[in-house]
Amino acid sequence: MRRNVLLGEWVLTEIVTVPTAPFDGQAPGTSGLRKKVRVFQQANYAENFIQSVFDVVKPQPGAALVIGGDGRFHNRTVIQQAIRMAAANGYARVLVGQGGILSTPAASHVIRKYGASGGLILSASHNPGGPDEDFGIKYNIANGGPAPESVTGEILARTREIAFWLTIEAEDIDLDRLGEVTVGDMTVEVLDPVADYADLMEQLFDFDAIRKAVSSGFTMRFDAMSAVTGPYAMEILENRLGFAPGTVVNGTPLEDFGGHHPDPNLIHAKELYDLMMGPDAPDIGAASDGDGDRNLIIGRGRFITPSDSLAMLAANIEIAPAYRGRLSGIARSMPTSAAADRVAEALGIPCFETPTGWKFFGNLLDAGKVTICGEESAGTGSDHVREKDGLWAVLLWLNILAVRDISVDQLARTHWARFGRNYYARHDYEAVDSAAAATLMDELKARLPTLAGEMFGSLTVSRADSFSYTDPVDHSVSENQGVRVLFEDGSRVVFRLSGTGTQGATLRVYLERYEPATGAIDAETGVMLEPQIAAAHEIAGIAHHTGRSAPDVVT
Ligand code: G16
Repeated sequence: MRRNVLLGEWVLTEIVTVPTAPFDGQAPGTSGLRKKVRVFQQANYAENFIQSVFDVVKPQPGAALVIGGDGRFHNRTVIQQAIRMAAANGYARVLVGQGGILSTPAASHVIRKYGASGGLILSASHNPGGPDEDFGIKYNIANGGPAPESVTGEILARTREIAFWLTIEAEDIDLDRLGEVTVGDMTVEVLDPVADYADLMEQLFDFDAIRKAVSSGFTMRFDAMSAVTGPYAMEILENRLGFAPGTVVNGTPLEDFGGHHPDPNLIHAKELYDLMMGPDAPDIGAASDGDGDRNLIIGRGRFITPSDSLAMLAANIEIAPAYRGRLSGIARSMPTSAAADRVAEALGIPCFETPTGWKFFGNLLDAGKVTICGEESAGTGSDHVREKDGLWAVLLWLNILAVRDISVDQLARTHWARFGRNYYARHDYEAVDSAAAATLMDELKARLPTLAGEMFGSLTVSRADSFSYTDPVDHSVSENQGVRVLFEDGSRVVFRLSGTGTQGATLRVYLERYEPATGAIDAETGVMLEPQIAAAHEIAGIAHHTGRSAPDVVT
């Protein structure tokens, strides 16, 4: 037990040591520890994980910690506990978003702007919220990005041997009141979660051009999905850019996201999709997810896949003031389509292929090797923060459309007419029995050495492997990052198990086929990918292992 002296008043702040025992399965997944709320509500569960983080990162004297979350059920409870634990573990300062709110990209920005040593982001992203749904905790490092595998590995090891956690006796703070309070020896600042982020967006993009387009009749709908982006979108789109009141729908963050999945895809944002395909569609429809890092872009009558969005944004990014003349490179995750590679090639800049997970972009961004990154999982972002950023992507689209005076559909067609089109889809088989999913992947990996040369329908396998990545900056190696099967015609299928689910396993099957600019660039994606879909079923025995003949979600 340690005793601290509260400066000036000579009051002793007692550090309380709480005995505990390890929990199984506290491995951070693709993006932090995600479990059912009920799991997190067990005594010591969240505390063990947070203490393990603090034990690994060892806050130095004067260190500041950012804390915020997406407002889901259990957010406030964990925040209050994390504040007391931060005080006991030697942090000098905590910055916490008002109401416990900070979108993931805003948290990344706050960490960078205020020179914090890191941050705890409380979110299970696009997963549903509420007492019977999901919760999550992620640690981000001083660059604002998710902790790399070297750090998450140490955290996991620590969770397996933890014997006690540290806290202090202190009341909950008023999370809703802006300003500074003291907790033990530590200062806690409750800050406006939106202002810093909105100011940053205003520095990056040509708000005048967008405002001009809006006043000339450009319209949009932004669906915040009752999740964290509501207040950000209201401030930026309606207040600062002048979009009509009502442009932002579902704009109030709810603890259970109104009972919906805050996942901006064609299934969970179906209302938006239907609007955009109908006669009353505005010029652009967009949505973001639970914690504000994912994005969905739909033009009037035209859905843009995240992979295409990355390519189209990269090709036009220099229109935005902050990016003029400084596109150094592009990075995409391996399962993301190669549409961005074609842009990089045309522009004479490098394109990096990383494993799934934003953390793999951190080193490339820090080293200045890339300016824009993106993933098929609806994430796009740049070197302005170290997380993917839903509203950023929407604003870049708006900036480009406003300056080029072009519709989403026209922009897409012009892009494909220049670069050709990568037809792309992801098929998800959700809540599959974990053992069955593991067997599927094991059998698939066992077949890899002999797959080349085999024919599946009209497709012949040219190469098959398990993706492994060597980070070009720190040379760390990450193996087993998904199975790739490449066909002789240049098309491919990729198999991976999700690292973000909380129920059983989710099998993701990624399908891609390239059509040159001279080919059929305006065909139905499902039809174009039929041979790859059939091959994927045959190669992996999907129906045999999962008992499903069709995916639950197609994006
Ligand atoms: C997280 C990561 C993303 C990654 C995604 C993949 O997203 O931040 O970088 O692409 O997981 O998810 P899965 O492993 O399920 O395919 P998020 O938005 O859930 O934090």
